[in-house]
Amino acid sequence: MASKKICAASALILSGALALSACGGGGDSSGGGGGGEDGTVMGFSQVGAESGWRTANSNSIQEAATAAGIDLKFSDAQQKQENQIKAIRTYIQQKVDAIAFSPVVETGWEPVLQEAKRANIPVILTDRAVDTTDDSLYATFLGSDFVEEGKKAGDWLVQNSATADTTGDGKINVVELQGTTGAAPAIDRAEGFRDSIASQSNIAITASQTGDFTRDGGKQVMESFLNSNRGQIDVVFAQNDDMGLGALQAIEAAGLVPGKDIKVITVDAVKDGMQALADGKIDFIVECNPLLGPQLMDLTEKVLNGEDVPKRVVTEETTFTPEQAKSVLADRQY
Ligand code: GZL
Repeated sequence: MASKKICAASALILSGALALSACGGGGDSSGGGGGGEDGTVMGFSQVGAESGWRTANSNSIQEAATAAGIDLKFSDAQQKQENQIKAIRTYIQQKVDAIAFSPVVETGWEPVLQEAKRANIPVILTDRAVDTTDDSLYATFLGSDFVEEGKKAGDWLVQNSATADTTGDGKINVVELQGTTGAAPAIDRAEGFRDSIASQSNIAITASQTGDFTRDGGKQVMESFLNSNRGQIDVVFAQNDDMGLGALQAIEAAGLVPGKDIKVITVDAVKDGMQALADGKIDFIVECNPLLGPQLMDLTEKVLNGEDVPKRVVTEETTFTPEQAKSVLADRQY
């Protein structure tokens, strides 16, 4: 790896891409640095293809790798941790220059990350975090602040509580569609939302269940909530647009009007969600930016060049009301 760093360091003097491609052919084989003939090789393990957000995220990563001249080995884990671990082990055997992945859940990663560390292959976390006390196991973590996203959702509800009591009983009963059990966004969005509404005695979460971040999951869980709590639901907090869109199907199938009979808050701001927001079926969306590809490739090249990078890089994102959605919908990239 040392020769890779020396070689890469020389890249900072020469033009980066040209020098890196020179390094790529004969990179030090002791641990990482086995880059392809044309330069840096990255192994990426993706969660799956469960949502519009994930599709946009995968597209961003693949397009950015092409633009950066990085040879990307990409695998879809179909939302199974064992598939991600297998993919990472394969990348280690292939002696890629760098490994990046979005951990489907927070725990269970230390053994395979230790293996990557022993193989001298830097690991970059994107999108979701891992639960470890040993932060030497990854070079940096690029992704959203999910606790803040949950707080933004709760803050909107608190600020709009006057119109959120749709059942008119003086209380605001919230049902929550949680993301994948054990996933950082599910855990942290739930925490942020609860922190925000904690001081409001008239707001309560009366039901919470995972919809696994999928549209069908959100529909099925919302159907069960409507069957058991009909007439007592004022608000749905869906931890992503896809589950929220599934919930809309269930709400309308029950003869209720979303945005009127039940307020809907979601997270992501993908095009389908933003369209429903513009149509008044969703009331508020907290953005979660999936376009991490360019920053990921930039961070990777900095790490391979031996440059210092921040341990945590938080992506910038905003929130949308129906009026704001109408004004930006045409220009949305995802
Ligand atoms: C958030 C990402 C979540 C999205 C979902 O960064 O991990 O996973 O909010 C996706 O849409 O399935």
